[in-house]
Amino acid sequence: MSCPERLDIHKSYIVSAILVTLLAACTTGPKDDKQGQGTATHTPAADFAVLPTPYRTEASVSALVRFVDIDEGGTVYADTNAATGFPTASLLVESSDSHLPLGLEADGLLVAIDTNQHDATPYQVKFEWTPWHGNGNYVLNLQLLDWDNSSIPSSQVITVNVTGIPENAPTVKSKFIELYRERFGLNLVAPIFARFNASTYSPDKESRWVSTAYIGNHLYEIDILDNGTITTPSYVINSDESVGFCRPSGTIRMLAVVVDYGNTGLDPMDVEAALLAGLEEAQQQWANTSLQIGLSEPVLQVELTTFVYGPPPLTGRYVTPDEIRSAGGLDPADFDLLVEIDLDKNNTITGQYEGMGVSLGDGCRLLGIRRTNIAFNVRDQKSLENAMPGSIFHHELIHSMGWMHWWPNQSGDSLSWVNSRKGWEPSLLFGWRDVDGDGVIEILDPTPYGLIQ
Ligand SMILES: [Ca+2]
Ligand SMILES: [Ca+2]
Ligand SMILES: [Zn+2]
Repeated sequence: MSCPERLDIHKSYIVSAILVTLLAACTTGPKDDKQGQGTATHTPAADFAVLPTPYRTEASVSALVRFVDIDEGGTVYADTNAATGFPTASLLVESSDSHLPLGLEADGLLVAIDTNQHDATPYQVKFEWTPWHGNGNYVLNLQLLDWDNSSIPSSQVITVNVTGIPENAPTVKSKFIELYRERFGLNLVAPIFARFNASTYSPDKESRWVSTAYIGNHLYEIDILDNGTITTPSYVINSDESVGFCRPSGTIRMLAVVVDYGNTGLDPMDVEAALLAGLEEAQQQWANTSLQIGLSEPVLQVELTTFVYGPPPLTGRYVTPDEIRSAGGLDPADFDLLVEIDLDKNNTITGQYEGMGVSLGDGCRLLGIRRTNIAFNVRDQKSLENAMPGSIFHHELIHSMGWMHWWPNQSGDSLSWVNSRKGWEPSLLFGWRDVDGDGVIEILDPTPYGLIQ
């Protein structure tokens, strides 16, 4: 099965001397695009409730998937994973479709996935998964995941009782609470977390639990990899202190500069129309998401200014803010992000990063832009219309707000995974959810994630 609509000419990188982990994250392999990062997780407030959604209640047309070794009301005996210290359990499952991915959701979190191709049907696979909130009941939803229709073609839902986890074993949430305290000195009651399930679609190979926290002018991230490795990077946001990111809320003022190498036959004036179309689609998506979470105005907006610069000042590097100022009278201090779009069949500059699109970080500085933050190379009409808008307003823009390829899409459940075909919107890990239960989404919450000051 081919992965749907991969932007395969598009590759992105975040490059900076400081953010070496980002460099490593974004320079892996040829699959660096936003599609198909199998993944997931929902995030729970104090206690997570499974919300019924229509796709879960519809009866399957025909049962193509089933649990093999457990029935409704059955008992699951959990063990402890030696590497992570988390509880772990295994379940044998079966699918009668050899091509579509198979996922296991546990209380709203996609906790395991199988994207391998199988020769015969039905095939059986053993899912290892983490009963992430300890002993007790879990609604398990075994699902066939259909990339093409954004639907769940078949599923079996059962409720099981998990037992055997020692009293003192950490839950995923308690482990993150402990790590925020230990590593960052932060006292969070309700951290957001999610699961990344590595798959044949994902450029990153290590499955993990991931948590993010946007607090003040910092973004904190904690990853607990299945091999036991714990990483705790942190970055500045909306700050001049060092190379950092933009907060994923409010209005981002974007300056898009078009540089024409004169070898594509394209009209640089056409770039603006394509950008506006892409922006309109993205704004609509952010508006819809915002409505769904009860906001009266969009959580995120982009204010776009487009400037056709002309031929490159010097080949081999991006245009500088000073050159833009001299050429167009625009003041770089008025913008949060500088996007350069090169019309160049040879992909001279962005090609150094081995792709068509790149996110270089360092946006949203208080003193304004000091260098290119996002770039995209347009080769032909097709890349102008199809690849560029999605790259700039989705993949690279969300990188500029801190997104890593292993942050799950939307709420991180299996439907979010399926919906990732349309573009990644890491709304959960961006804090576009109220997880501490005070009615304010975390990115706008003065006491985010139940922060105790
Ligand atoms: Ca809140
Ligand atoms: Ca709060
Ligand atoms: Zn990327």
